[in-house]
Amino acid sequence: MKTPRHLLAATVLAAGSLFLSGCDKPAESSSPATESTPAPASTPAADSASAPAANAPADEEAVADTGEPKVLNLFCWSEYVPQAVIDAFTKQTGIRVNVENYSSNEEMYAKLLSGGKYDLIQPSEYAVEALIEAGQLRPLDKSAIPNLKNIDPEFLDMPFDPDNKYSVPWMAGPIGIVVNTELVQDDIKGYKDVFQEKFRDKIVILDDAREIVSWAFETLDIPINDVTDENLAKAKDLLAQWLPLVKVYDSDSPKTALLNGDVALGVVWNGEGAILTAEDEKFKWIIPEEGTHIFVDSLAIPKSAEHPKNAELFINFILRPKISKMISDEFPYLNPNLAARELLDPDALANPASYPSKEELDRMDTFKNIGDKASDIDDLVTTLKVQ
Ligand code: SPD
Repeated sequence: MKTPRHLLAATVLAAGSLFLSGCDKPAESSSPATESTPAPASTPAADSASAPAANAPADEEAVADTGEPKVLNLFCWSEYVPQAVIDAFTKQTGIRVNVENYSSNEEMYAKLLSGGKYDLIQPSEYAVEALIEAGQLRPLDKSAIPNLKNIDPEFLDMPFDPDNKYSVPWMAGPIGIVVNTELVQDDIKGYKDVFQEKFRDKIVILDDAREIVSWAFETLDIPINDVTDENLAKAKDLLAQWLPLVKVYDSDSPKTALLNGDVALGVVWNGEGAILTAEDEKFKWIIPEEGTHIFVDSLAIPKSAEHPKNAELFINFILRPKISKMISDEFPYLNPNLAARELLDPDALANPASYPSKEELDRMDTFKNIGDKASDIDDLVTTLKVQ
């Protein structure tokens, strides 16, 4: 990742800044789970063990009873947490998991700050930074998360959360271009090749204002976190040309429009690109030559969580190598869990969308919290989308 950590760390500290436009807006109320009727688990480990069994393999370690009602309210990105992982957690702990999905950090932040009752959220790096600054996260009890040792040190102690006081990495990756080479014969190298008149109505992109503006910034050689009025005006001119060409905006499953043949190329999350290229060799993954960034999505516990111990139990559970492998098998993002990576199929590890080269990673920056400039980004993209 591009910027040395000691330099990035300085950017974390601007206290009191606002996050994203969404926090000003009325958000629909969340649907907190009731906790009166915990789901019975078929064979909850909590019944039989309150401490790890001696010599238990890492993936079969016993699970302690947290003493909390057996409910966990998980608020996470769509297509990111396999149902099989949730079922395995419930089976082992007796804890029922209520899942609510979101499609952007901005949506998550707005719902959380408007009173949503969540025990565990899945913010990206800049959202972790904003939530820490807003005092919205609860410090983790690291003694409850021994499997943190499985995480690649490169993904620990990152500038948005030094010492991982509040967050544990989930998955990571860049944004990139996917091309259906049966429909597009051009040599697509970057954003400027995607957003051409000849591809009008053949393009899918993420429905994410921060992402979209960053692609314009990269094309204009503007640092992705240098969000000034002047730079936004420059981006606006470019995006006014690009966005009318887009057929589909989809952050949940942009692969679908490509698989259906509804579009011929797109700009998508790396995990979506990895699924497409593994599914059919006609799909090609391209890191945009203008540049891209790497996101690091984490698990974190809101200050308002009602079941924080259950949340820590879940965090430790998904850090088990075999469980983490299950996540990678279904959603092939860059897995920061080194112990899990050892279990992955060589083909999965060789997928360039999931695992960029060191040279590519070295060129990637990360998003920072940009405070109330985020609302300017949101306004800009919203306006251009309806043109
Ligand atoms: N379907 C899961 C997609 C998660 C993508 N990470 C978010 C990065 C935001 N910049």
